Amino acid sequence: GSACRNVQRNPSFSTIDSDDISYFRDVLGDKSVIQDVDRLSSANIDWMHKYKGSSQLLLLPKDTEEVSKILHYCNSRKLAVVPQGGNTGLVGGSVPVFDEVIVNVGSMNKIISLDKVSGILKCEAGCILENLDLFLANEGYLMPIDLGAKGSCQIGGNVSTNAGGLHFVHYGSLHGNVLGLEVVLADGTVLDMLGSLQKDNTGYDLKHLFIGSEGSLGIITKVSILTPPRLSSTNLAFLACKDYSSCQKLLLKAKRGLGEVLSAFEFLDKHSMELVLSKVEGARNPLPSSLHNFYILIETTGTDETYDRAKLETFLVNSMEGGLILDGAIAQDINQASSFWRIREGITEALLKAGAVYKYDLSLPIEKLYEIVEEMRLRLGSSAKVLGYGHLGDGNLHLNVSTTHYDDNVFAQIEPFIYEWTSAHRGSISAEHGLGLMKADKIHYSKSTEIVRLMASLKKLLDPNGIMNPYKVLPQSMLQDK
Ligand code: FAD
Ligand code: 2HG
Ligand code: ZN
Repeated sequence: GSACRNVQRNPSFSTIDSDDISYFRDVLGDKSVIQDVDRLSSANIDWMHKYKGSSQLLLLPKDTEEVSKILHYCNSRKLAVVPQGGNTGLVGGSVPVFDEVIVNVGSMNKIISLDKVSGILKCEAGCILENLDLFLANEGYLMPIDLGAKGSCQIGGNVSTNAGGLHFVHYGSLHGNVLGLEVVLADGTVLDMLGSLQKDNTGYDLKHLFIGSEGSLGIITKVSILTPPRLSSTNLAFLACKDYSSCQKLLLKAKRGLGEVLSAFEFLDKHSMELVLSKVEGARNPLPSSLHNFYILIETTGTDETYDRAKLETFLVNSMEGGLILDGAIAQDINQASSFWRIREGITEALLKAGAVYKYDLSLPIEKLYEIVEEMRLRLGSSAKVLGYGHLGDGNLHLNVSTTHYDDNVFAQIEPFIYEWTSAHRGSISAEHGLGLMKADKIHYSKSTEIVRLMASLKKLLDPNGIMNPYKVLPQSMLQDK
C-alpha cells in the first residue's frame, strides 16, 4: 500500500541486541521468545498483506507480571513495542512498521469467572472471541460483539480497536459493555481497573481511554465484560431492495415494527454480492432468481419462537406489499442462516482474493451514506470496482475499492477526496476499524486541533518514550520532538 511511505524510523529507539534476548529468555522462558523466521514472517505482515514490518522478535507472555516485566524493560531500553492479538486488524495497526518487538498475549487465554446471575465475564485478554462465545453458549449467555474474524481475533484486540461488528445495533458499543480492564502501561505499571460493577462514578473512568486506543497507551491483559442472556429464538431474513432510499425506509420500519427483537440490520450492494459470489467458495445467493441493487440482512433475537417468527413474517409481508422489498427469504434452519451470513461476512475475504484493495470505514449521516459510493464510482469509472456495504443500522459504511493491482492513479482519485467528503459531512473517517498506520496522519479530518493536541498530551503522559505502537493512531509529527 501507499500509506506507510512517509514514515521514518524514530531514531531515539534502540535496536535489539543479544543481552536483550538473554533477558527475555530469563524472564519468559525459551519457548516464549520467538526468533523463528517463519513465525516472525507471519507476525510481520497484516491480514490484508498490505503492511509489512521487519521485527526480529516475538514475545509470548503467560501472565500480567511477564507483560509488566517486558514493558518495563523495553521502556528503560527504549525498545519500541507492537501489541498484537489475532492480527486481523484492517488499518495496519497490528504489525510492526520497522523492527518493533511484537508482544502477543495469546497464551493468556484463561476464563477467570462468570457470574451466572449478572452475566459478567472476566477473562484474560488473549481469549479468542469465538471461544468465549462457545463457553458462554453453555452457560446461557452470549458475547455482545460478533464479527467475521471471530475465529482468530482476541478479546484484547477487540477492546483495543473498540470493534463494532454485526450486533452493535442491538447490544451497543464496547464502551458500554466493557465493565473493567487490567492494563499494563509502557513503564510496566499494572493498572487494576478490573471492576465488575455496572455503576461506578468514582472519578474519571480511565478504562475508556484504553478502549479503542489501538495499543498506543498500554497492553490490555484482562477484560471484564457484561454479557447478555442468550435468547432462544433467532431469525434471519435476506431481502432485496431496488434502491438506497428503500433501504433507509426499511431501516426505519424495522426499528419501529420489530422494535426490541431487532438484533442486526446489515446491507450490501449489487457489486458486493457479485464479488462474493465469484470469489468465496460455497457462497450462494439466497435470492437467486435475479440480481438486485441492494440486499439487507435483518436478524431478530427474542424469547418466543412462534411470536418472533410471526412478527418477522408480518413485517416482511407488509414491506413486500408496500414495495419496500422486491424479494426475500427467511432462513429455515441454522445452516441456511449461516449461508446467509456467509454472503455478508465473506465480502472482506472476496476483496482480498480479488487483488488490491483500498479500504474505507466511514460513519456518515444515513441519508448521505450511499452518495459517496456513487460519487466514487463516477470518479473511478471502469478503472476499479467500488463496493458499498456495512452496518446500515449504525450509519457505518464500508466503502472498498478493488483493482487487480495496486495503482497510484486510482489511489490519487480516492484520497484525499474521500476524507474531505467525509469531513465536509461531519462523518468519521474511522467508524470501527481504528486509525492504525493507515490513518494516523488523517485524524484531523475527524478531530479538531485542540482535541488531537490533548490526545498527544495524554499519550506523552502515559508513554513518555513513545514506545507503545509507534507511528500509529496520532500523527508522528505531534509526538516526536523536533
Ligand atoms: P489485532 O489485529 O492483532 O490488533 C488490532 C489493534 O489492537 C492493533 O493496534 C494492536 O496493537 C492492538 N492490540 C491487540 N491486542 C492488544 C492488547 N491485548 N492490548 C493492547 N493493544 C492490543 N472490525 C470491526 O470493528 N467490525 C467488524 O465487523 C469487523 N469484521 C472483520 C472481519 C474480518 C474478516 C477481518 C479480517 C477483520 C474484521 N474487523 C472488524 C477488524 C478488526 O478490528 C477486528 O477483527 C478485531 O477487533 C481485531 O482483533 P485482533 O485480536 O485481531 O487484533
Ligand atoms: C465488516 O463489517 C468488517 O465486514 C470488514 O468490518 C469491513 O472489509 C471491510 O471493509
Ligand atoms: Zn464492519
